[in-house]
Amino acid sequence: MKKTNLSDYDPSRVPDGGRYKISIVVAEWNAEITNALLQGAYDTLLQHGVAEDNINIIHVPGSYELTTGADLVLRRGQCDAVICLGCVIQGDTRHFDFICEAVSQGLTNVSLKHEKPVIFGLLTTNNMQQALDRCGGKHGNKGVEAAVTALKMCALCE
Ligand code: RBF
Repeated sequence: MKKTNLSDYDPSRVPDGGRYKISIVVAEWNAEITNALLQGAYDTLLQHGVAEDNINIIHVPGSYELTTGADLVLRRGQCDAVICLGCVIQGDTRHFDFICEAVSQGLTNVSLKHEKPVIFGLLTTNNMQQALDRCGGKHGNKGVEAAVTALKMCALCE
């Protein structure tokens, strides 16, 4: 399989973020990884014109709580899109499967319920190295990609 850095994108194809309010919900589990994802997403939003005051960051304990966090910010009606960032690393038990399934289904439901884009920025990796490779390593930073996706979806929803 050819492995590429998917975070290389054409900035001219990203909508200007000047009009948008974006919330970022970030999980505290695997904080080394999720803080790097957060930095990537935050910097990318700023680069594309989102005002600092229009970026709202909330922390939740683990990835499982991303769904509740996204629902909370959308219920408060404060934003045009929510970026959810977390990292689940495969362990010896089945928690990985339960968490990944719950988050992917949960975020889809929240997005449809509120009719707003909810971006799935959850790393689901076999080990720590794969996670490091995707939060600013050889496979880019999935936080950057999540921010680009949020801006594209905001423009689509206008
Ligand atoms: N949360 C994560 O964000 N990433 C993980 O890799 C992760 N692994 C977990 C493994 C176990 C055995 C348990 C019990 C929880 C784990 N969590 C993880 C926390 C989970 O997302 C959630 O915060 C807690 O289950 C409380 O609802």
